[in-house]
Amino acid sequence: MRQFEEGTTLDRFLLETTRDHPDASGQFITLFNQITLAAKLVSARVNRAGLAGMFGATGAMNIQGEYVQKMDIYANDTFKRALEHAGVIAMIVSEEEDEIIHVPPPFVPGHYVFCMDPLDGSSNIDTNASIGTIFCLFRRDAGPGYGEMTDVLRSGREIIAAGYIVYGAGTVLVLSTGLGVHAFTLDPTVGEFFLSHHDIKLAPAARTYSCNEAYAAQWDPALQAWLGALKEPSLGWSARYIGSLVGDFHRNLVKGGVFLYPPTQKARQGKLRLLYEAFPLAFLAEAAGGAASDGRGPILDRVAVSLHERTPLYIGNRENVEELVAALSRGRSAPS
Ligand code: P6P
Repeated sequence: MRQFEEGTTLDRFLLETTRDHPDASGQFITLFNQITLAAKLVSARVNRAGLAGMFGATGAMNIQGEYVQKMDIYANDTFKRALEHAGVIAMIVSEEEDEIIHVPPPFVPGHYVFCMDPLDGSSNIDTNASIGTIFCLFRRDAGPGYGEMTDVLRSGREIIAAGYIVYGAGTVLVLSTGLGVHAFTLDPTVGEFFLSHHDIKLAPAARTYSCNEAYAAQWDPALQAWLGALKEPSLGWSARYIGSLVGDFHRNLVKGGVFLYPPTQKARQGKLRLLYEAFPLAFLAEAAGGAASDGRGPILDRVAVSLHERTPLYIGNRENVEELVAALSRGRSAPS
């Protein structure tokens, strides 16, 4: 793993690591320049949301059946505007868009498909809790043209890069191209992202679980039993739950832990979306030595069948995810 000196900017990091990808085109660097521009704009607006009349909902409801927050629209439009003209993206999938966004003429479509949740957890913005942008990238080798649905409905194993930006006490961009997970912290005084965590690995033997236990009675009994066993005082586990996926995931990435969002009566396939929430975070979790499952198999082995499909998500330290999935499997094979 290449080493980097103190004060390495994201731009320099990308330039130097691009040399490790022999088939890399300059498009990747252009793409991340646009992502970081959008991230800085959203960060500035999030930090002033209360002053800029950006709290609250627009009154509209998205395809997810959720009330759209003003900041959702701002983040969605900001990332679309930053990406569509750069000649690197052919298509955008967004939580806030019912259909695929094709790069409009006169802009020239590029080789990448960008899937994003522009502002996950935005209902928490009025409480100043951490929220974030989540994304993953597929390469589209189908030649010129504006892309088809088959360019988007892919296996998680075809992801070439993924990341998120968490807008919290600081703004941190976390990304991986499969060669380790790295975090860059924004210094707003100079408007630059600097390498702050190189080659993050999930802390071994962590003892934190993260889930909304209000729904526990609705979960698979085998899962309830597994979670109940963790509460044995001598095991020393603790619970942490923000209710913002990016905030919960980031804490677990940095300190270790396991996050669970199982199916509920209201969300029988799970609440979280496969293409632009579970896929990106699963890519990062595996690159950091962890695991991500839908309760039956690795999330990244899934092939997306629709833009906004949902999935159960169990993600974090590999040993905990594996234990949990084994418990669910035993529960399924036990005589009813
Ligand atoms: P619940 C936010 O609305 C979100 O989509 C994720 O960020 C978060 O993990 C989850 O929902 C929280 O859901 O049902 O616990 O409020």
